Amino acid sequence: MKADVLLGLQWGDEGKGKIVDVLTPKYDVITRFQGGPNAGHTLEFNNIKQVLHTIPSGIFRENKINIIGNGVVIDPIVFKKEIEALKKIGVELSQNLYISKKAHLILPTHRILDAASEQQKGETKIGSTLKGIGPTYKDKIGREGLRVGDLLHNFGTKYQERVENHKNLLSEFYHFDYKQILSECEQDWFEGIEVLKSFQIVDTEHFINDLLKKNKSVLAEGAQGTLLDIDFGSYPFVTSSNTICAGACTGLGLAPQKIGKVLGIFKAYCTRVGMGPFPTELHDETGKKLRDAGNEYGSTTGRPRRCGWLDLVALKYSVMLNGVTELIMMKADVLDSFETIKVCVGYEIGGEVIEHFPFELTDDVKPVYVELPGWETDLTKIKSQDDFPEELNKYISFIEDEMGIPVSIASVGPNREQTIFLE
Ligand code: 2SA
Ligand code: MG
Repeated sequence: MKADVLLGLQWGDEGKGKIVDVLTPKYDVITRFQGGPNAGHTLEFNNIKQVLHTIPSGIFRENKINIIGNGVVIDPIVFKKEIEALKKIGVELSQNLYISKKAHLILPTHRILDAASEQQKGETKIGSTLKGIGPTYKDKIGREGLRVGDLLHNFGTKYQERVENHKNLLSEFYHFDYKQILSECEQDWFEGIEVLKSFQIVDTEHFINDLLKKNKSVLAEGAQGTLLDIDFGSYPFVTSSNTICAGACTGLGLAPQKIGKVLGIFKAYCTRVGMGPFPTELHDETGKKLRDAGNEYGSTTGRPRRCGWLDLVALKYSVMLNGVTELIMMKADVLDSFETIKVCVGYEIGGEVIEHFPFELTDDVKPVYVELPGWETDLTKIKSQDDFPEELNKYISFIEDEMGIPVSIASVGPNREQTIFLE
């Protein structure tokens, strides 16, 4: 068997959580391979809204194996909260959640360092989620990180060494007053460690490859989106992990030939949280209308998301980087009340139109749009593609033609039932 990968093609928040939840009945194993609690995967069913940050979105289905891979960074405080919230709604996890020994730990001081770094940057800040993601991956790449497996041997000394180093950095380089915040959260963190240790901490690279050998089907669930990839996103306004399909190989220990389908998920328009370029961003009433209709507020931080039209130049780049085999279009219903819908098909830079994603997206980049007729129909009650308005079919065909791959699912609302599989 091969592992299928589902990932975001834009700046995150494409609706990955919902689709993983819809697709999980088909899979035996669901796994996260990068990112950490900066992710917020929202699932809605039985009138319950649940946001997951670290735990794979497969946990709401029984008898699924969930794996947190080596590429993920884990904050024990967030992890503990998540486990508690799940317990409250009756989801017990101890038997079906496996955590990689090689996943790195977000220490309390990593979070503080994230805040200190953003504060020092001032106007040039990244707009990070302040979850400690950058500093944790920095320590990982700098070969100084602490891993989940370290919890099993002499952890106290390793922890103290690292934290001393962070404290020096905070006081001497950032001039940041960390003492109170640290004393407030350190105990919580150690309690979280105990919760983490009660789960199955294993060499997930062996585990997952063995599962594939045993013909188990695996779905790898991406977090954030391709345009936030550390290598290919709009650097430095990116996250600190490889969000693209290759990240599933390094973040799980899967060889490239073990990758099967690549499901690329995008919203029928675009959103971005945090700073950084966004060519099709709308600063006007239309942007506000998209934000209101789509309830575009960050599920981790509650921040309002920047909104704009669908950008096919960026989408094509994402399709290429990931080797997407099929597309999944989300939130089509948000466009229900638009008379016409714009789609960006090129960038104009200094009078010249380009159709490839450039090295840098500066303010000089002007989107070139085509305008398509809106459907002006309530899609949320539609149950099959047969009932799609003609304009929606045209919108989908236009995207398929431009991308050269099919759209296999269109989502028309937040619930499991509002998911239309296309012919
Ligand atoms: P970080 O915290 O170091 O990864 O931030 C770096 C940039 O990556 C962006 N980023 C995200 N963008 C969209 N959604 C994300 N997850 C949450 C969600 C966001 C939230 O799913 O709703 O609740 O605000 C996410 N995580 C990171 C971030 O905005 C920075 O631009
Ligand atoms: Mg999200």
